[in-house]
Parts: sequence; C-alpha cells; structure tokens
Amino acid sequence: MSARLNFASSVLAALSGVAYGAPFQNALLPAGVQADHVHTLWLIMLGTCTVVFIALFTAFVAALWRAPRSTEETPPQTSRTTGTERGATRAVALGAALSIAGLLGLLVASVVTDRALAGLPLKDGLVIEVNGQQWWWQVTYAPGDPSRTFETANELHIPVGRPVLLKLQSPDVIHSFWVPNLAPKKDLIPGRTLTLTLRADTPGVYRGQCAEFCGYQHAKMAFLVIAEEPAQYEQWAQSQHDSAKEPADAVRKRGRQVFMESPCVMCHAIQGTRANARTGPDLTHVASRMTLAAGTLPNTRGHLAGWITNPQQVKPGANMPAVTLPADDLQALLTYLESLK
Ligand code: HEC
Ligand SMILES: [Cu+2]
Repeated sequence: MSARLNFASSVLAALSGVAYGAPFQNALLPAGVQADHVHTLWLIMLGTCTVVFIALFTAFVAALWRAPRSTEETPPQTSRTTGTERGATRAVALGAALSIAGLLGLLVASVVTDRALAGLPLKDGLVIEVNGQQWWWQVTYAPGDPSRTFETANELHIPVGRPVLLKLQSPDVIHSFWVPNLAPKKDLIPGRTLTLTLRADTPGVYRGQCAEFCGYQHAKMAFLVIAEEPAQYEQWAQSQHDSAKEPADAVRKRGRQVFMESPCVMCHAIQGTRANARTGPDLTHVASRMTLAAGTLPNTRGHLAGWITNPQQVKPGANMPAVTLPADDLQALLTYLESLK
C-alpha cells in the first residue's frame, strides 16, 4: 500500500514538479536555457506526432466505416471503382506530401535546436572538469589553475545566470552526464574530452544521474547540481578551496589519526593533511555535501557510520572495502569527518 502511495506521489511529483522535500529531476521543467531549447523541441515533436496520430486514426476509422459490409455482396460498378481509385490516389499523394512536410519540419526544428545549444555564449564561463568513475563523479573546479583549483564529488555548485563549460572525461568505461532540468545528456568517453555547456536561470537543487549503463552500481551514480545566487556561490567556492581545518579538540584529533592510520588514507585526499590519494572522492569538505556515495544516502552521522563499516551492503561492488574499527575509533573518526565542512 505504502509502495503504491509512494509510486503515486512520485508520478504526481514528476507531473507537477513538486519536489516533496527531495531534489527532483524533470526534463519537462527546464531551469536553464539549454534545457529550455530541448523542451521546446520536445513540445514541437509531441505536437506534430499528436496531430499525425489523430489524423491517421481518424482516416483509419473512416475507412472502416465506409468499407463495403461483407453481407451486401453486390459487385461494385465500374464507374464507382474508378471514382474511388481516383480519390484513393489523391489521398495517398496528400498523405505522402504531408508526411514529407512534417518530417522536414521536424528536421529543421532539430537543426535549429542543435545550433541554439551550440550557441550559448561562454564569456565569463565557469570551467569544471567532471570525471565519471565507477560509480561516482569526481568534480574539479578551475582545472589547470593551481591557485584556484579544488576538488569535490557528486555535487556541483554553479552560479545562476553564468554559463558553465563542463569538460567530461572518463578513466574507465562510458558514462553519461544527465541533469534533465538543465541540459541534454552527454556521454563521457574514455580517452576523450567532450564538452557540455549549460546555464541555470532558476536557483534550485537539481538531481542528475548517469544515463549510460556503466556496471553493477550504475543505478546508484547520481549527483546534485546546486544553482545559487552568485554571491552565495563565491562563498561556497572559497570555503571549498580552503584546506581542512585543524581539528579543534582531542576527539577530532584522534579521528584524524584514525583516518591516517587506517586504509582510508590510501584512497582518499583531505587537503591540508598528508592524505592525498585520488582513488576515492576528495573528503576535504565531505560534511558540506548533501549526500554520500553518489546520491545513495543522505549525509548524516548514522549513514556515514553505516557506509564506512559496510559500504558493500549499501552499494555492492563499490570500490571501497569495509573497514573494521574499534567502536571508540569509529566514533572519533565520524566526529572528525563531520567537522570537515
Ligand atoms: C580501496 C580504496 C578505499 C578505501 C581504503 C576507503 N575508501 Fe572511501 N571510498 C572509496 C571509493 C571508490 C568511494 C566512492 C564509492 C562510490 O560512491 O561508489 C568511497 C567513498 C567514500 C565516502 C563517500 C564520499 C562522498 O562524498 O560520497 C566516504 C565518506 C568515505 N569513502 C570514507 C572512507 C573512510 C573513512 C575510509 C577508511 C575507514 C575509507 N573511505 C576507505 C575508496 C576507498
Ligand atoms: Cu552509469
């Protein structure tokens, strides 16, 4: 029952765009220019196909209606046959002409949309590199500029009204970056850098996900795009750029020590410490993120504990092993990680 209710409410949410508390994704509610272009094209295609469908169905029903009943088996007269045939020829010619016109119309609409998508001015654009990993998103701001660059995971913040150039890469398999409210899909192909441009025009939290099957946990490879006012964005970028703060008390100090002395340090980076591995997400500001493990869990202390003690139960096959720690050490580690805002 509750599952059914849940389903009904997600359908309602999808239709109305009401987010019922959670970030949502909906290609029919564009929040930026690029998604707007795609949405317009979709409306044109839907409209054209609806007209074609209704016309065909009407013709079909009319043909059934006018067909000679099998009971009245009087052979049709020759003159009538010629008349019907002439009518049929005309109808087929008209149908073919309309089909060609319709298809040409759709072709023109696609080309215009494509040009519009390619035409987003990138002046003052923000450059962000996105690496699709099995199964999370590695996000690098200002790549190649040592004074401004920083890294995050599974969460992009962007300023409203400013164009964004995403450089998409993949070190393993093909992924696809899709945030329906903001932009069309774009694949991440190993060995190549493809670009995607977007601009958010309405502030909000938009959900995105991998849209190309990439292995066992493909379904749990989501991310969030947080579009905010430029001032708010600058504040966020500044805080992300800062190294992790020195632990303020003995428990956090102990937590950091646990991190440095356990396998965590072999896969994760925390800027400002000697942890700088890049196999897993950068944890310098992990506590500032809304979710854990690519949109799989809300970022709370309980979920963090569950993730660290048994990631394989949450995300079987994920490239992070379970790490067993004494209870005190785990608590200290959690307190430390929660302080990494
Ligand atoms: C063998 C490498 C490896 C080790 C060891 C490891 N991790 Fe991870 N960790 C990963 C990978 C890979 C992910 C991404 C998993 C995913 O989302 O599919 C991850 C994800 C995480 C996340 C979620 C980050 C986010 O933003 O979503 C946290 C928190 C985390 N690890 C903490 C730890 C801690 C604490 C330890 C040590 C107790 C540890 N990890 C040990 C590889 C590792
Ligand atoms: Cu995928």
